[in-house]
Amino acid sequence: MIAVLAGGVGAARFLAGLVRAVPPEQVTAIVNTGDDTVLHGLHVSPDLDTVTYTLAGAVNPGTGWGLEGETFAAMDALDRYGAPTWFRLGDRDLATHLYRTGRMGSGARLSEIADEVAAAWSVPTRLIPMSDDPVRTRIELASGVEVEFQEYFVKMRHSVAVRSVRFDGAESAAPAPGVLEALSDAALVVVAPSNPVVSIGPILSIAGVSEILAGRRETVVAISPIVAGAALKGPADRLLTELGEEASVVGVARRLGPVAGTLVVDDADRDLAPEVEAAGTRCVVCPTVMRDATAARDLALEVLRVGGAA
Ligand code: FO1
Repeated sequence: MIAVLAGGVGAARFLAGLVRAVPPEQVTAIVNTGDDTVLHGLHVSPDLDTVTYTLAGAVNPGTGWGLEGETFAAMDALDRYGAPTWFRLGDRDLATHLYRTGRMGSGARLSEIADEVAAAWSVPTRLIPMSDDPVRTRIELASGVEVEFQEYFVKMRHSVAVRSVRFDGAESAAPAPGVLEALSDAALVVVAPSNPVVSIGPILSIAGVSEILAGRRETVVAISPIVAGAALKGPADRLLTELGEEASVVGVARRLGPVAGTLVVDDADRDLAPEVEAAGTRCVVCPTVMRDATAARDLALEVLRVGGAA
């Protein structure tokens, strides 16, 4: 079994490639829930849904999140009431949040619901939220004001300076059933090309996760989401700089080095490989930009090879 620590769009694309390289039943994704939010009374789990929809072949290919061919009639209707509509929930996507919220109200755990949603979309890969307990990524802006993750990411379009990031609830959150077992038993653990601060950070903050990975660091392979000093998507580059790290594969290696013995970097960062190695992390150079499904599968095959799981 291959275990993958996963955030949103980048991780979903990598997972779609991985399940073309190995049987999808042999993959377990441990998914960030620090981005979860409550909107209009509904529990939204963006990263779980992004991974599920992508593996189901139903994701909006333009955005990488939400459903393809989505309509937004409910959002337009909510506008009439002056309700906040900056976070665009599509009409069919809303059904997922209604279902999840209803099941949570009946006492179901997030991980049970994730299984049900994946089964309903005929996704055979196991998708486990990092925890069934609430953990919320909170962003302290340079102004000192603290906002919830989606407010920073979507409402402010992550174009504001950040002072610090914390994962509210992480101290008391238990890993969801199966998380620690998957991380211990996997032939290889992959850290997907997700934001190391706000996508992978919350997963690593869950009790036991970092310890297990540190103990098997030589069979943990991370893929850099930073290519040539820039994030392919989102604010990973800015956040690394703002938090005092280099916005480069070297900065990623310093962040993830304690848990990942190998970092896969893009050809564009070949010159930085010696610096990554000097930081104590083996560096493998190959094309990492997943332009299409074939590129994602080729990246997955290379990761399996360098991780000794090919
Ligand atoms: N991202 C946006 O930039 N704008 C949106 O309106 C938005 C809505 C949305 C709805 C459902 C969903 O599952 C994801 C959505 N996202 C949106 C993406 C989401 O903010 C990010 O993918 C993650 O939280 C970061 O990984």
